[in-house]
Amino acid sequence: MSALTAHRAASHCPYCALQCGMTISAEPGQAIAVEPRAFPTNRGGMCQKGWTSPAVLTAPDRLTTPLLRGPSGELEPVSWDIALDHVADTLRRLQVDHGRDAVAVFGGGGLTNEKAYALGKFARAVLRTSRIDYNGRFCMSSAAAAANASLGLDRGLPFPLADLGRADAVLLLGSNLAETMPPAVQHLAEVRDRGGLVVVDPRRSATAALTGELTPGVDGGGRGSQGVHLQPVPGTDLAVLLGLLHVVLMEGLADAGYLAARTTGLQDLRRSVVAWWPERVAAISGVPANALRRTAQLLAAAAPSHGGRGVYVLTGRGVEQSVQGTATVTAAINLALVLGLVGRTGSGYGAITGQGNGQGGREHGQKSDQLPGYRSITDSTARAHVAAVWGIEPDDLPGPGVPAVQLLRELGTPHGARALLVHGSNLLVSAPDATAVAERLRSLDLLVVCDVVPSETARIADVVLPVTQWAEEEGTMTSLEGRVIRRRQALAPPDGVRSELWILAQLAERLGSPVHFDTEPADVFAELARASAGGRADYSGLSHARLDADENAAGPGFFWPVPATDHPGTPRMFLDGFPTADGRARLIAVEHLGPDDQVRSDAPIHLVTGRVLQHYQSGAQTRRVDELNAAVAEPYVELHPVLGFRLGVPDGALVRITSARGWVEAGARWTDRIRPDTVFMPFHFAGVGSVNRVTNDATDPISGMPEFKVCAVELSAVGEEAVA
Ligand SMILES: Nc1nc2c(c(=O)[nH]1)N[C@H]1C(S)=C(S)[C@@H](COP(=O)(O)OP(=O)(O)OC[C@H]3O[C@@H](n4cnc5c(=O)[nH]c(N)nc54)[C@H](O)[C@@H]3O)O[C@H]1N2
Ligand SMILES: Nc1nc2c(c(=O)[nH]1)N[C@H]1C(S)=C(S)[C@@H](COP(=O)(O)OP(=O)(O)OC[C@H]3O[C@@H](n4cnc5c(=O)[nH]c(N)nc54)[C@H](O)[C@@H]3O)O[C@H]1N2
Ligand code: SF4
Ligand SMILES: [Mo]
Repeated sequence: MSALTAHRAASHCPYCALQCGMTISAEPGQAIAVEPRAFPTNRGGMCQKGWTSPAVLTAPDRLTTPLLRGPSGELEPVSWDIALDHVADTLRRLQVDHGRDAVAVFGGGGLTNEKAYALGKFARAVLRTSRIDYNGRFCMSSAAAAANASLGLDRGLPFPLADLGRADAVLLLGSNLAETMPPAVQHLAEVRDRGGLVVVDPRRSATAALTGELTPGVDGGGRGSQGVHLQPVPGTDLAVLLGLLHVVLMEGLADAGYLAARTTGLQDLRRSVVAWWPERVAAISGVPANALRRTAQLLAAAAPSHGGRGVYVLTGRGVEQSVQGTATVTAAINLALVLGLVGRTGSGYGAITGQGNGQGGREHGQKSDQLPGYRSITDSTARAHVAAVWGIEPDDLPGPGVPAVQLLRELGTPHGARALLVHGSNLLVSAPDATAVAERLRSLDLLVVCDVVPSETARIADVVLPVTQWAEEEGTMTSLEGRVIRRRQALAPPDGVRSELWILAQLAERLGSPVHFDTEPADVFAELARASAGGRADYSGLSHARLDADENAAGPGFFWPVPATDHPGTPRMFLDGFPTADGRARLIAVEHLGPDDQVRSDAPIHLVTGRVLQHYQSGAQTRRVDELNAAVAEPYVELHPVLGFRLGVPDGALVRITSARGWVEAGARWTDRIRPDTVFMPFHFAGVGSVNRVTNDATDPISGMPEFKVCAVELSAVGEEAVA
């Protein structure tokens, strides 16, 4: 049990991007406890994962000593010196023999800003490898690519979450907030009261159910007292959006004044949606034409140009994790622009960031093409600035690397890295086509995993390094609103565990690097702030001390950019213009093509994947919490009774799902909350029920994001012939 250093600390939940404010109590001799505190995103609420989060701190199999795979083939405890010497020696040898890109780094959106920054600096300035990417590629990359292209900047939500309460309508595309960020549902209360919640999801998810009454089945949704649920064929959201754009533009519902003053590209956009009349969209998506017209009218009536209070268009992973994710988000932004919503108080477009520090993770240099401050690694001014902060020459910085899926696919091949350092991801469970990923990881000369628990990926590593987590270290996180907040230490880490800042500094030293690495989070933040100065995500006005002292008007924390120590931060963006060359937003025409893996005679059913309330991501943390396991112990397959009858798969039966990549088995759960042509599985589990054994690793051509959400499968009761 950990020695205690503090009794109470105001901090934030270790899991998702809502970053619920919580107070941690660590009284001597008592179990560590957490309780929610008032904070603008959670308003005193917390979900079951937050309440039970202390259990991971004292997990019975918590890693507390470095492990090295010995001659017996087993992972064996070794000293820190032996582990770090082995890692440094092997990395050096591989780089000498095969070049700098022989070593790759895989980061995570759960790391603090300080750790994410240090990891990017270690890759670029010490290893000088171009091969760094992170799990945010799986999570945020399509929305980021679309926002950057259309609006000139990506900050997840470019407005405080609480602003949703001002609007008459909210369009939620592929987000199940009620399970993925339960306290956030409070912010939808007013919109529901006004009948303006529109949810687009092939399932009648807990969030879709918030819209009120709905005719079950595939009729594409119905009008409830609190909103509309559109239930499209998976992977057809882009067609739905083109249909909504068609109605808004052809029926004269657009905000002409706003379009003229603040956007470019209207003529091309108009031409591109002319042919997407609602009846054609209905044939593709299954969403009835009248539901599309009604939805477009509802949204337009709520827009400021029609005298409404405002509309927010929000996207989640349901529409982003697709080969046309960037195009789909682009269409969602187009819709927000033609309705005159973006850069106006009370309206807007935003993407709902997922991981605890999904925002900071992509702002401080873990992404293959980015340097700290959300700078481009190909921009010579940016390179010069960051190189000066790191004390190296700009030419010493590598160029852009490759996105996560490509990086993983090439591991151990002649084009790819031969060693991989993993910080904050459990790839064996969470990467697409995970069986192939496991094969690539096993082919490496060296796999090093830093983790707090023996995750599935750690168990196949050559070296495992135990690290501090969450309540055991100081740091900062950047929430889904772009709000930089403090994570505070409440207790001492277990003996034997080290911080990643220390590990990276030790490795840099052993590799003979002259580049300096601070190990105190406040010092690392100070350097990060300097490195970000003048970048898009400018944190240069912030420090741990300023964050600690803060209780400013917009609530605790500061919304970036914060370019000076007396700058109040930027809660709402784009109010005075867009950070594009001409200050206008760009309407960009896009076309609907559909998923990569289309249903066909030997794979006639759509498989969609996602989350349940009680488990987090790969489950490495939440599968170690008794209360959460008791609630959802194992994977399952949601299917409609009509499909169950047709295929001879009774409720509760074991079913096998087969795709072009492989198969997975789990128990059937009948529900009328899903389309009869579609099945759903959560991805939080390992073993034969691990759904990423069947998902598709095809990627979006612009963002590199894999198509986790939709693939084509066959379904059968185990031990029986499938009746197709
Ligand atoms: N409980 C819990 N909460 C979490 C997490 C977790 O693992 N567990 N993870 C966090 C992270 S990192 C993230 S990224 C967020 C994700 O948060 P969300 O985006 O809300 O989560 P998902 O469940 O992945 O997907 C949302 C919905 O997309 C739907 N969907 C699937 N295919 C399609 C499609 O083709 N079109 C449309 N319109 N919808 C589709 C699914 O049915 C699902 O209800 O959650 C965060 N919060
Ligand atoms: N089929 C399907 N697959 C998906 C998705 C989906 O919707 N469907 N969603 C995708 C998305 S959006 C995401 S974000 C990914 C997430 O999936 P992963 O990248 O696997 O994320 P986690 O499960 O959060 O893994 C985090 C790991 O880091 C460890 N950890 C926690 N804190 C620290 C720390 O401070 N340092 C270090 N070094 N380790 C730490 C945890 O114990 C855990 O093992 O999954 C993706 N995979
Ligand atoms: S998991 Fe997310 S919603 Fe749940 S308590 Fe933590 S931060 Fe809040
Ligand atoms: Mo995510």
